[in-house]
Amino acid sequence: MSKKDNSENEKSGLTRRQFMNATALAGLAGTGLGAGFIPVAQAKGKHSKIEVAPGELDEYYGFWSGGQSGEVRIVGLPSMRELMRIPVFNIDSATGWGITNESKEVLAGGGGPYPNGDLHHPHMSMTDGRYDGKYLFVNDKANTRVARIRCDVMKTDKIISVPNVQAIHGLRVQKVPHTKYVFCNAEFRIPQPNDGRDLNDASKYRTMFNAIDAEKMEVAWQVLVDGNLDNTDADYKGKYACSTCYNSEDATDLPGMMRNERDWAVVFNIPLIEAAVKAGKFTTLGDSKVPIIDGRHGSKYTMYIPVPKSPHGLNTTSDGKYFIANGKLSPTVTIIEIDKIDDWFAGKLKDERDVVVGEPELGLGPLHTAYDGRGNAYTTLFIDSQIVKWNIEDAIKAYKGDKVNYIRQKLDVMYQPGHNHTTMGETRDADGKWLVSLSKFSKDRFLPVGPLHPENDQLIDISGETMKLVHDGPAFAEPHDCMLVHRSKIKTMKIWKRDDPLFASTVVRAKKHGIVLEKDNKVIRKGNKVYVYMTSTAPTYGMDHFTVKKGNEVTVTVTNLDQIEDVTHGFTMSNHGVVMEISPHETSSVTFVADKPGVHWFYCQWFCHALHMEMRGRMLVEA
Ligand code: CUK
Ligand code: CUA
Repeated sequence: MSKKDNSENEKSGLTRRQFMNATALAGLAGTGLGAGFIPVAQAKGKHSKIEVAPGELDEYYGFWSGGQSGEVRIVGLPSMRELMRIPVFNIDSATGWGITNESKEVLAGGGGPYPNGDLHHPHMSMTDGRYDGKYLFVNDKANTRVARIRCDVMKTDKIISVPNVQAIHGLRVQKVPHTKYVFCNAEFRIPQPNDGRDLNDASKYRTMFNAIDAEKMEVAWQVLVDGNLDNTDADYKGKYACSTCYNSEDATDLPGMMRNERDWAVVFNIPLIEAAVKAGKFTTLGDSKVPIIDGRHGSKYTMYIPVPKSPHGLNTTSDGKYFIANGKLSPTVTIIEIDKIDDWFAGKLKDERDVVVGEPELGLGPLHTAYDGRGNAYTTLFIDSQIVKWNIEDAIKAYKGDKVNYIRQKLDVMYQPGHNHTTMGETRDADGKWLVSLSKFSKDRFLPVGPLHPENDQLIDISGETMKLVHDGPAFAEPHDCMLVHRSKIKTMKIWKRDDPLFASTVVRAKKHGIVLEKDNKVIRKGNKVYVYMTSTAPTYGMDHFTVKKGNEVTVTVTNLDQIEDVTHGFTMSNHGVVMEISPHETSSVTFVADKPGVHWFYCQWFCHALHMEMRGRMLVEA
């Protein structure tokens, strides 16, 4: 047993896990699964080295969603050390994200400023089905946004809000030929237009599949669908994206949504949709100019494949052959052969189910599946709290009637795993070294910290014949998903380039004021507005005080002249809620109202020098 059991179960002599397994097996008796069940095994075979000694670097970057904290976290693998946080949909007290002018400009693109976000899915741009290290794309379910993170500086550079829909959830990138589009599902169904009419007429509620132009960060087109979209993934041909879709009943309440035995995996035919957009065969909604294609059941742009009800994760196998839809309420996953989708669109197949080549029973609550590049799949079982390793080709043989056992191993993990992810597993380069399982509960795994518990991210070695759990790591609210990239794919800058687009508008403003940011320390007054320009070189600012009048709107712009790696300065203005990061060769600015007469010290909040505490100055506010 891989975890501590709570005392009540210990007293009854039956752990929760034994109880769960007993009931699960009873429920599955006669399905053929019981016979093939391999009990939790001792790890066998050769395994990878987990220890990363002080001074050694990790082999992989992990990009973790911060869930409802709205940020992305960079975690080294296999050490599971948190390396950095990238604020995206949140406000960050360390870097001033959401407070500085430059970050507010990015956030304004998303229709903000919203103080919160709910980030589920970080995914890296690809070229020819391989990570290209350029961008990460992430969703905000809470405020219907999509953001892009530049991987050279690991900062968010664009945020957009997606019109006509509500709650962007599943998000993945086009893999081939390159990430031209970011595909994302809007989950909730709303009246269209959602302007106060049809409030209670559920028959008018709809949602859409969205394709975002990855370079321009604009919505390229939307596809109207039936049901509620959940997760999505793209193929390795550049032809299809596939989304899981629940609520084929089009209901607004839970019993209604549960009525049908089957929901869908919906396939979007990208060349056909692009052709329709080009030919002008679309509609628009309200003020939005985004082309909308009608892809509801029966349309020629989409294919609705019936799968057991309320499917959740959708994961393309790393060999590019299959889409796999995870059953959630069904103990199965559905294997869809992508070449057969070609046949269906060509009119060679009558029944949508003819593209299904396997539907293995895996256990209770399959949510997400990852791949090792050796023909095996790893599926999280939310209810069984296990990862099941199974063989894809054997599962296909079993569906044809062969007596083969496709289950390779079931491994106990922490309670209620959601996503799992293998190293490079969503690309052609799946290397089968590590698997991360993201559990929703940590229960008694860590020191108690009050009623709110951390989640538990577990590292599993999958390089050997059997899976082996090697690390537990607590995580704060709530990593739905992560992705694991070999470090060779990522090249970051050590200091900023002076012409970086992230502070380009500040450079333009300074120029208008006749300022040379790299040397000037000056105050420019324009009516009620005061612009303070200063440089910073450890341990001093280029200005030790400046004077304004009560009520002035003050914009402080700091340019960090230090070019030594890691000498980041800060600027914090006492009692004004003002903070910013200024890394080497960066320019940052912040605007606030000086509404309190008196002396206000500003200081560097980023430890930069032996005299860091002395790195400060005064704002004198005249009454
Ligand atoms: S979802 Cu959370 S466990 Cu938003 Cu990717 Cu599946
Ligand atoms: Cu500059 Cu601390």
